[in-house]
Amino acid sequence: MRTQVGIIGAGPAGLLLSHLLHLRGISSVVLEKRSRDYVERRVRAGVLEQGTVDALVEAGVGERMLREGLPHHGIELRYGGAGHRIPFEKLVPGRSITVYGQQEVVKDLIAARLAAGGDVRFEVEDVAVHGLEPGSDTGPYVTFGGERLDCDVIAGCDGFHGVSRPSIPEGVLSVFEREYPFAWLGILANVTPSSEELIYTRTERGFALHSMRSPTVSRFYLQVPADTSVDDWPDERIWDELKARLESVPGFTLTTGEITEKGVTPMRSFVVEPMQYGRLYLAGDAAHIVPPTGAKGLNLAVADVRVLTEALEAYFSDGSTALLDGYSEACLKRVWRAQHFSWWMTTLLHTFEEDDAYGRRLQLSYLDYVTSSEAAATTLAENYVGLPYGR
Ligand code: FAS
Ligand code: PHB
Repeated sequence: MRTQVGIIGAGPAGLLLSHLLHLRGISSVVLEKRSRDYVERRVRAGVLEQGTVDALVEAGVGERMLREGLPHHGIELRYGGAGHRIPFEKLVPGRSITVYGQQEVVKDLIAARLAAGGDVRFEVEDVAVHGLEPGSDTGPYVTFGGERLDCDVIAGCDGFHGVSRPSIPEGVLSVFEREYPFAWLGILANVTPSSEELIYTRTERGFALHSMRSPTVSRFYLQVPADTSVDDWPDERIWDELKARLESVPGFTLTTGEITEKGVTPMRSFVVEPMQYGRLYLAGDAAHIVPPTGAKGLNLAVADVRVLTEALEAYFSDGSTALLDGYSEACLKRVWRAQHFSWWMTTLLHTFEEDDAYGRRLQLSYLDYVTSSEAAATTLAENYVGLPYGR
């Protein structure tokens, strides 16, 4: 088989890339190891930056998002017994976020790919990439389940645990990473959200986040020790801890109810440079991971794919490789901005070592500053809604 772009992974990065290429008359095949049902049910991101919303609408896959997504014009920072709203409409007029589940984005993209006759293969086994070395006599190709797909370019969109990044020879990539001594316990619950907007809460007991998916489905996260197992957290204990952390301001009561999904997410910051080798280009979590405190992961995957699409369009229209050669540099500016913002939100809102009294004072001082200074609040707001592309 032959295609122009072999894409590994049917997450938001791989599927959006395949669709953007299709809109430019460039062929691709998407190879996904999991089933369609699994990728459409996998609960992950929930916050879409302004740029992501615009990109999905531009790609013609935004209709349901605009209909069912929840536009939000602010978030609340809650600490020291009080809540403080960060008003996007005042600080970054015209830019906001949309709360819309990642699995809904994935469903919309798969539907659009299949409606356009796209080649998306699920449950493929033993995917491996070959012929990456510059000047290799075979050119790049992918093998899977005893089959071979020859392509001009391979896009590694297979996430942090995929095969693409590890297929790049030792020593080529520089790795930048940071681990955090805690994780997030995330739940989905069939309860009406207890607030209009997201609440990021810092308490002495640890961080908590009140998010949502719809007017009847809420999403919550609790900071827990890194080695936590969901078995340690029966539903009742989760609600008790969420109430202890979120009901930390007068007049706020948390609605509780049926929990439908639980998961523990490790917290790490990770970047590889460059994000390419020969004719293999990494996009999204395959190249970089951020702790979800800044809600940046999915949005960075979309930003990478926009850059890669433009570069591939030039390459397939006139053979120019300038944009492809500059792919990593173009992406990494935004990647590092999001890395800093996600690390900063994480260190600002989570509790670290018991005895780090000095660190706690710094957190509270900065929270007092960011909730009383328009300049500081604007910095948070413009990073949270997403800086305009190219900025
Ligand atoms: P993905 O991991 O989504 O997709 C990679 C795909 O490749 C998967 O379908 C996988 O099955 C497939 N694959 C892997 N190995 C393969 C192989 N060998 N062969 C074939 N296929 C293979 N980001 C935000 O922006 N906002 C948030 O609110 C947010 N919340 C999050 C909450 C949680 C709990 C988690 C875990 C992440 C969150 N993120 C958030 C980050 C998250 O959304 C990721 O950044 C996003 O899924 C990245 O998309 P992809 O790069 O497409 O990778
Ligand atoms: C989510 O809704 O899943 C979510 C929202 C904001 C974050 C992380 C996750 O920072």
